[in-house]
Amino acid sequence: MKFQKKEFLNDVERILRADYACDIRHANKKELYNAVSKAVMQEVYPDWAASSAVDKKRCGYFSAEFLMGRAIYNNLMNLGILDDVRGALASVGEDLGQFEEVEDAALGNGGLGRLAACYLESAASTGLPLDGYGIRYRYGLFRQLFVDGYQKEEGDDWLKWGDPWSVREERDATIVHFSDMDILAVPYDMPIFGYKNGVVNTLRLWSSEPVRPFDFELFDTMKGDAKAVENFNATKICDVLYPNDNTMVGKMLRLRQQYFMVSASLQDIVRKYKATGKDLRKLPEKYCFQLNDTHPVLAIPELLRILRVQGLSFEEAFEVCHKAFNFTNHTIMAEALEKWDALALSDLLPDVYEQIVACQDRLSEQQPDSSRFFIVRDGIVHMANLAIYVSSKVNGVAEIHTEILKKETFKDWYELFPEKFVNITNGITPRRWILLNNPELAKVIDSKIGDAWHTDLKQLAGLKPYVGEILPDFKRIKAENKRKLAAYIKEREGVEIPENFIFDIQIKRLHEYKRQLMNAFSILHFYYGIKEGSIKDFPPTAFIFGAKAAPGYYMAKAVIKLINEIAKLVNGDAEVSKFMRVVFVQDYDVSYAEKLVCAADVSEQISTAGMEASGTGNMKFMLNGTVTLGTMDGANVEICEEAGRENNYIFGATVDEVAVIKRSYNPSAIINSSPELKRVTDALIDGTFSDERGVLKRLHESLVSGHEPDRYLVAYDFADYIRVKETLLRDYGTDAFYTKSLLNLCAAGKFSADRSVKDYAELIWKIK
Ligand code: 26W
Repeated sequence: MKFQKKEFLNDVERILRADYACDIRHANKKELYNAVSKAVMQEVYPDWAASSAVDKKRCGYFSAEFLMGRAIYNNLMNLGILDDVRGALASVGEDLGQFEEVEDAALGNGGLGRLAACYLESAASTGLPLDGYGIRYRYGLFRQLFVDGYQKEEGDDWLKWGDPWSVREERDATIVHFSDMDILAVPYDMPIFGYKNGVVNTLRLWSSEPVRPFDFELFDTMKGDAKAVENFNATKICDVLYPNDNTMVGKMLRLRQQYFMVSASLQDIVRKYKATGKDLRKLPEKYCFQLNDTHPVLAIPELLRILRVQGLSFEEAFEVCHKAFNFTNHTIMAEALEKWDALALSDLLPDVYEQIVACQDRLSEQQPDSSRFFIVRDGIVHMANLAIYVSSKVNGVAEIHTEILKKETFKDWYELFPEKFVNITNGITPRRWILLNNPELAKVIDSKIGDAWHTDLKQLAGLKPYVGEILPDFKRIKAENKRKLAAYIKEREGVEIPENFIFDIQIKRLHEYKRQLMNAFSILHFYYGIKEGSIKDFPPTAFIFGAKAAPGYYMAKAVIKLINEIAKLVNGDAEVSKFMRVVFVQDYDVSYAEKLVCAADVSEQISTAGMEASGTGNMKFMLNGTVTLGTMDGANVEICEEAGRENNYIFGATVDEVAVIKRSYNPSAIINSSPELKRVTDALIDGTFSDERGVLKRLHESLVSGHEPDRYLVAYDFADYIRVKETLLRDYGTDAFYTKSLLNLCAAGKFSADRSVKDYAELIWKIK
């Protein structure tokens, strides 16, 4: 994008006058943020219109979550005007950095939502016509704070800063029909800028509104009852993002959200397609749809319904859906596979349910063995099965994950449709995850291999011969990033972290399978060792956590409390705190992640093997030059393939071993025969920590009693984890260690989301 400072400042000034009746000198942060953003937005329209108008097949990425993070810096960077805008603002005494206070758009929970955001950016940057479709939640993922060490949630009012990067497209508003009410869906379009290439794709987020303003007449005649209030309550559908990650809660409002978004999107797309006068049977020549997990799978029966209303036979409509839809699975956790009560679904969406039943009938005819192949069974609708049956392609998100899908989770389906199953290993966008968050390191790389790697990440391999040469720069930049992070943590969390400490970081959603608990036990183990002298010369380390727990996830919240208690114990101990610090940062989000991944010395990726579908945080650390301390799980396996296992720190049971161990697992026996493990687990119940609500006691119980004690093999992997972790920490600081870190960066090429979206485009979408 061309940039002219004078014009730009004039535009900002004009917008400030029109919208806020003030000028630059009197504008507050929010006003300036909106004016600056809008001054840019008004310039992008021609490119945006041109990109939408290209006559190519497009793919719609249907997702209940898009975890976009903060838009302004990324947009300015991709438009190639980040430094220009910084300079222009500086010339009038304003600092571009002040917009760090602007709220993230946190319309997603974690991995799946952030992946969607990375894919949109990468598709635009590689010139692929991919558009996102989702929900414009009024409140995104809750804001987290700690009170007495316990997580508290608050509403995330992300729109309080305004939404200058979206355009409300009222002309495309459409009505979504439920059995009990009609709702108006109004789209807000967000431009997705390709990296310095003039491409602008679209993220279309639907907002729910009452079809009519509040109907007082109806309200009167019905004595304040039902319909009028319900119609008014339409806005509620998009009120809030469900904060569960990996656990299904069968709430009707969530079902409404899912149908709302896919119905609005498909009506919109079909209407536009029909306007071209083409035959609906040929829709898949112009559009295909990627279903981001099961959340948008109602799109399948909804498109069937729409096509049948348009006069297609069921078989014709089925054929269209088969060609148009593809399905990505992001987790094998049984509790995450979406299922809906058939009665409830048919009550709310009778015409849609009818199409689901028609799919089931078609399946029964082809595959009478209903113990293996079913969509509706015992009054339950299995969304993943519906998706697999109809879709052209089904993919997992890392090699190991796709193998598990084929061999276990969807074994029967794989036998029936082997050609449907493909792997597409996840990726991350290198623009946000190194150029933006670690510009100094990027510059050093540029100075050695040029800048083509910005859009062709495999070229990082060309940095290998220079690793020795850039080691001093790498150390300096890492140290500087650590210093900045420490200052930020001091300000936000009030915890002091000496800059010379090793930064050992685990950031991701809180879940038992991710085993933050095992990390916590290791810290406690080191604490006792240092205190008693059995561990000597412990390399000073800061153990840093960031994670949100689903508000209803008891055990996850108990782990947060435990880690906060450990932090209090350790940081408050004059002796031990010379060697270690512990901090659980509050309200971990995309913007926090940007600061954390470039300052890490250790990337903790320690899930029980077989449980983490891929992980993408692991890739972000790697790209910023960090070794992985991890299990052979998800994309860690491929990280080792690319960067060398010897350059990472791998421990623990493998997937195959996990299966065997689980047959006769007795965690108590392991705990009782290991004094180290016994000690740290006992700390949960022996009064070491304050536990006024008994949550730590329950944590302890989850390890030693109940139906499936220590389900995630914390006790089993503990000894190996400690051993490898201590080795890592003692390796730290040598040139050999920094070389390992940098070799990981050099090998990160595979994990560019550019590669992922190209794989999707070639293997699945067939778009160019
Ligand atoms: C129905 C509740 C629910 C909500 C979210 C179920 C499942 C989910 C997601 C599928 C959970 C998720 O984000 N999975 C993560 O997806 C990432 C992107 O593919 C992977 O890298 C992570 O390993 C996986 O946990």
